[in-house]
Amino acid sequence: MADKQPIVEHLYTADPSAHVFNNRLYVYPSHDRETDIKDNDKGDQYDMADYHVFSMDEVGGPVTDHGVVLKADDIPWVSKQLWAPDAAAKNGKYYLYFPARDKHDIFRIGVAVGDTPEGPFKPEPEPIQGSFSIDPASFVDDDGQAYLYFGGLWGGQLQCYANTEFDASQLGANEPSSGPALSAKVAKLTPDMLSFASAVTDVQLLDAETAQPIAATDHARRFFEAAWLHKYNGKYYFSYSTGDTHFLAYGIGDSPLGPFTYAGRILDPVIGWTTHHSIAEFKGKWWLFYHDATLSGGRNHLRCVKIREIVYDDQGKILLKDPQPT
Ligand code: FUB
Repeated sequence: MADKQPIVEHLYTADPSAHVFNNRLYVYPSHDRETDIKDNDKGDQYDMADYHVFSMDEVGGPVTDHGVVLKADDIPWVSKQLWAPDAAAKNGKYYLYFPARDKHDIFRIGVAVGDTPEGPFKPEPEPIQGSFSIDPASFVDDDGQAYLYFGGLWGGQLQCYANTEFDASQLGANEPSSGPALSAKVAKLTPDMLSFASAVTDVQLLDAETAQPIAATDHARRFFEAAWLHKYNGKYYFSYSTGDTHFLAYGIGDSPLGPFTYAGRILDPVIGWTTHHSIAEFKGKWWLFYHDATLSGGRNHLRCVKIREIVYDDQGKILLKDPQPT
């Protein structure tokens, strides 16, 4: 089985968040760029400075690059590193959620507002109050309530929030080596989509047999980064990257707030250290949007977005339609 082609090759793209707006498929990725910064666990080499939006009428059809829709220089609170974004639609407006380091080098999550899915997006002057870490993913449920999921370990700084107070001593650290794994976070969004409407809570991920939280040492299954939430057949699917073991994995639950019971892997490791994805239904089929580093010959911070079809078995488990090349 031949590997998939990148959706675009004129830019390096990563961390694709896909949504269908007005019957068109939109992809909101990170925009990777060349840098001399050496790879480190803080992720300094992922030094992105702006976002592009892409759209298409058909998977596999021509892709439109809508150009730069937001840049770091235009966001008052940002110092650097525009990492994995996501978008949402509500109230006839479009919202781009993005993580970046603030002027104190701490990751926060911002929001920018646009009149169309292809932007441009005007940033709010401050990050979302109460936000922290990276990789925001929005989900608007059928009742109109919107949620924001977020968090990422190591360079994503989630380990600094293991207790309720921010712990700066953990900035260069990795994660706990015993006890339950650190969880992704979730908060409800206010009706105007600009603030948290609830306390930030843990996204609990449970083992199917014991109903206990996945352990911190269980690196093949524990949450690392790249949260995504989608709904299929009345169930909520929370999917994520396992980071240093390089899987895309997921759990299934009955509420957008969890808990989610671990259900398996979606994708095996790709070329490149990071793996990050989204899942969306478009024209009656379900699609996995992901990245690898094939376009740059394997350079971890220069990635390319690809798309694969997924299907569900009769238990609601996710399967790749075509086998993943090894
Ligand atoms: O693109 C920068 C970071 O790499 C993302 O925020 C992570 O999810 C990983 O893909």
